Amino acid sequence: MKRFPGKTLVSAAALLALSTLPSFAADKIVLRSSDTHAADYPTVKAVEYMSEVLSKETNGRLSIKVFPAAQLGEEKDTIEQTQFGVLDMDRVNLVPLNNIIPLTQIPSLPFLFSSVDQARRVLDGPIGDEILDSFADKGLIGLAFYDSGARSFYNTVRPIKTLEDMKGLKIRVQQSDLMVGMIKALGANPTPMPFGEVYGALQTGAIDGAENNWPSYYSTRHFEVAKYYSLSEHLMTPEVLMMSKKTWDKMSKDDQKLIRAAAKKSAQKMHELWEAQEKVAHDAVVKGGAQVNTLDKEPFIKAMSSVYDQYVTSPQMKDMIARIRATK
Ligand code: GTR
Repeated sequence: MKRFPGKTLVSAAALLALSTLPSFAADKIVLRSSDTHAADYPTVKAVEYMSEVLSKETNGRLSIKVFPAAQLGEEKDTIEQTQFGVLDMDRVNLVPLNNIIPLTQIPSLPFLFSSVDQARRVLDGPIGDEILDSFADKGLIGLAFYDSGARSFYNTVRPIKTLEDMKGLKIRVQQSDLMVGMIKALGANPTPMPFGEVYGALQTGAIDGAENNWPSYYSTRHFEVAKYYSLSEHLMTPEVLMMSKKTWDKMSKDDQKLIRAAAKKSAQKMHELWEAQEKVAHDAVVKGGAQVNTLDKEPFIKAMSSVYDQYVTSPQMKDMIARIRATK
């Protein structure tokens, strides 16, 4: 599994596909969807599974074509393309939506969920739906959350065992103010940067480290340059699959229903794909020389609690956090 490091170029073929492929030909609808990950990453496979489901249910009338490996751009750009209706669908992490859709900040808060299972229960239930419903104001239709496990810190300098070890490290974060605040709260220096630029930045020393889950640490080959992986598990932010409201509004009510149902089915499929890939990735990075350590999370939880005061501003957000904490 490889996602080629370095800045991603939008391929000419992909651009041509965007400019010439009408998504609504006479009676066949091929929805174009973007993903930053390589073709064999679970998120890509889950959307392809959704396409199979749709295609089967409509005798080939409705399907999805996924453009993987950031062919159509990095997440911040593809989100905009989806809002404008240039892209029909997009699979991104929730964090790059933080600055646009306030409620997406909630599942992006450090140490909010007590376990991956609790996160799934919250996101697959009414709280998850409330967050997805809030996308519509911004020209997007939230369809389903996908697993993303837990994110931990990795770097080129030293194992992170205590808060002191974070001091002064330059850490890449996804493009979100909340992530910048989170790293500052730990006494480190945040550098927001697109995913595809991280490998090069680790290599040149422009950054010392980043944070991600096992499958991304592996698929990007970041483990080859940043070998200290420290199990902070500070974030359990999910992935999300969404559609352009412009595309959505052109579809019949029946097709909208089919799409929602197929998206939920793909989220179930993703559970399976994810668990298998987490194991594969863990074993591969350890074999590849990554040095993994556990740490006492308490001081990190305490230090990061200040971001709640800073970013949880509305009564709706406060209430949602209370409901999540009450979910077993
Ligand atoms: C991955 C996620 C990607 C992207 C990436 C990042 O875990 O699946 O969508 O957001 O993290 O750190 O940019």
